[in-house]
Formats: sequence, C-alpha cells, structure tokens
Amino acid sequence: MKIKEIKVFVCSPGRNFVTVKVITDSDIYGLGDATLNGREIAVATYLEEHLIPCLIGRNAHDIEDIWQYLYRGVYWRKGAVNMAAIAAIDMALWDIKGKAANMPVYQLLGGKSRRAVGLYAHANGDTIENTLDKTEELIDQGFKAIRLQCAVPGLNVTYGVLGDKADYFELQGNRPLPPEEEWSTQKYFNMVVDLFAQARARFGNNIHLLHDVHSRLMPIESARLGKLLEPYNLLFLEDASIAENQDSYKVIRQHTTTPLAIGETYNTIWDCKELIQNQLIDYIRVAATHAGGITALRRIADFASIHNVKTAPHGAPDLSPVCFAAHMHLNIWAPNFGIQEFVGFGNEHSARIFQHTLTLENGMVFLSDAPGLGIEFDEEAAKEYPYKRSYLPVSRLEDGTVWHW
Ligand code: GCO
Ligand code: MG
Repeated sequence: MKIKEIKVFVCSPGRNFVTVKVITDSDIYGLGDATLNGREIAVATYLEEHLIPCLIGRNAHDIEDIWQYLYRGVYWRKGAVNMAAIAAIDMALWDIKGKAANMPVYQLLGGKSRRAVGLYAHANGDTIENTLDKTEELIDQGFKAIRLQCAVPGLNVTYGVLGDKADYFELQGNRPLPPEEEWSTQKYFNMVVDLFAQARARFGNNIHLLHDVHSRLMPIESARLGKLLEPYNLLFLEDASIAENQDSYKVIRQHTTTPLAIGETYNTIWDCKELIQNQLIDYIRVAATHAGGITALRRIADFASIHNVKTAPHGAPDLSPVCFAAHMHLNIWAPNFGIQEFVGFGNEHSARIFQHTLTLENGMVFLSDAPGLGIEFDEEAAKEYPYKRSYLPVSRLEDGTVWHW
C-alpha cells in the first residue's frame, strides 16, 4: 500500500488547525494533526517543501521506518516545527494501518486497559467565587476532576481567563500581534492558596483539583507553593517552573509532596528524560502532536511507566480533534495512563469540519470501535474557515522584564 499523495490544510474554525491527509494507492487515507499554536504556517510549509516529497511512493505500513527516516535520518533533529510535522505523518499512518486492519488504533497498541478515559475539565474565573461557581457546574455535569484558574487581582490580564472576550482572536483585537500580560508572583500567591482553601471548604474531598502555574515561578517558589497547597490535596500542580534545566525540579521535589506534572511543550523524550528517570515528576503531559506522534508517545509512556510516572496528555483547544482522537487511543491502552485534559469537543464550526466517534459520559470518554483513529475531516467545510494569523501572549513582570510562561 503506497503513499500516493499528502495534502495539508490550514483552517481556522475559532482556532487555527493544521491537518494532514495521507492518501494511499488503495484509496485508504489517514489523518494527522500538525498544529503548532502561533507558528502554523511554518509547519505547513515544512511539510510541503521538505517532508512530503520524500514520502510519495513509500509503503504506508512502514510506520517505524518512516518515523526513523524523518527523525534519525535527518541531520537536524528535534524542534517544535520538525516534530509537529513528523507527528502528523505518524498519526495518519496509524490511522491508515487501523483502517487496513479494520481495527481501532488502540487494538494495534495492545488493546484496552480500561473501560473509558477519565478527564479533567477547566474552571476559569475572574474571581474566586466565579471560578467556584463554574466548578460546581462541571461537578453537576459529572466531572470528577477540575483544573481551577482564577484571574490575579491587580494584574491587567491573566492567561486563560478571557473575561468578556469570546476567544483569542477577539483578545488580540484587529491587530494580530502577541498580546502582553503582566505577572507578579506576590499578587499570585495572595490569590492562589485562598482559591484552593475555598474550593475544598465548598466541595469537600471527593473531587480532584488541579492547577496550572504556566511556569511563572522560580523553583524555590514552586516548592513553597507545593507546600502551601498540600492541605488541599491536588491531583497535580502543572508547569510549576520551567525545566529546561531538568535538575531544577530537584529543588521543588525535595520540599513538597504535591504531585508535579509537566511536558506540554516538549518535543522528544530527551526533554523529559531526567525528570522521569529521577522520578522528579508524577505526570508527563506530552502531546502526540508536539512530541512526534503515536509512535513517540507510546515510547515515552513505556519509559515513564517503569519510573512510576503516569501520562496526562495536553488537551488544550489548540490541539485539533485529530490529536484528541489519537490521545484517546493511547489513553485507553497505556497501563500507566493518569488523566486527560478536556476542554470540550470544540465549537459548532469545528464540528462541521471534524466528525469524531467519541462519547462523553459522566466525566469520561468512551471510544467506538471505528477502524483507525475514528475521525473524519470535511475538506469543503474547512475551506470556509481560512487561516487567521494569531499569537500566544507574551508575559512581562510589572517592571517590563520579559517573563517565563
Ligand atoms: C494547558 C495549556 C494551554 C497552553 C496552550 C498553548 O494546560 O491547557 O497550558 O493553556 O497554554 O495550549 O498553546
Ligand atoms: Mg498547561
């Protein structure tokens, strides 16, 4: 079964998505997600100019060889653009293999380890009260794990809290340049401990709570936050500090028993190797789209498993429904699966483009037995939503210093 053609689509049904369609000479095709938020066109061009010409005529069944050819066979390894492109091809080839075998991808990985995939939902609010009201709505909908994010009083905007804006395009106005957001660690600490104290007082201990720091703290500050949050029993604290220097997590780890999660920006196993093998984290949050596809995530999951680290794939709205479908197959298989981030199945526009076969029930996702990834892409509908330039915000301290995020 030879690869006959590969098409790349960039569409924007509320967010930009880069979708790859690998078509074979037996007319089975597969879909992959190559979305890199704020750098979408770079990946699309990289695929069209550099990868696709090398793939036409290859056997679509050779998933491993094609992965190695694109990763090891190339002088320039790793990198967000490169790995997103490899990931999309890889996902599409798994989709094809599943369709050819008439089996869902999770069967090819080894079958189900569980009935369904547990999720955590997001409660984002302008005030603590408002965040907790949203938490209550999610509990009423059946979610058993919720990530709480609240605007920091005294700062102009807080990432993830859109206020009266409908989406990130509206936040950026008619001037598509990176919005800037203030950061103050002191003001954040004044709010965040209170948020979790009030959440536990209101909801008790039968619900899982999580929080994303977006890497804004220095390691010793993260250590302090972890300690202060211990009484509120978080499922995990995400991206407490940057771990480009993976050793810095030792500082956090030696001070607190609050479980730690990281990995949504990682491109390869090398970005988290020390974190995992030294058991400095509890959850690895790599995404199939950004860390090299299903082939790479399966390898990271196995490596994590022997070090008691669970998987918790990134599930933000800038990963397309194709990536979400790929995560579901990995999650239902991985013996060391922890939890999946979930922000809904997308808006009415993206539902016209992507049709999935998943069902949501009581805070869990159930997979169908559709062959491959179980997702369809409507090329004609996608054309109605052309690409719109968009950026993630940049963070600055109150004195103007560019800050981590
Ligand atoms: C999360 C993430 C997102 C990212 C976004 C960047 O945990 O969901 O941190 O909010 O910032 O996906 O592209
Ligand atoms: Mg995050």
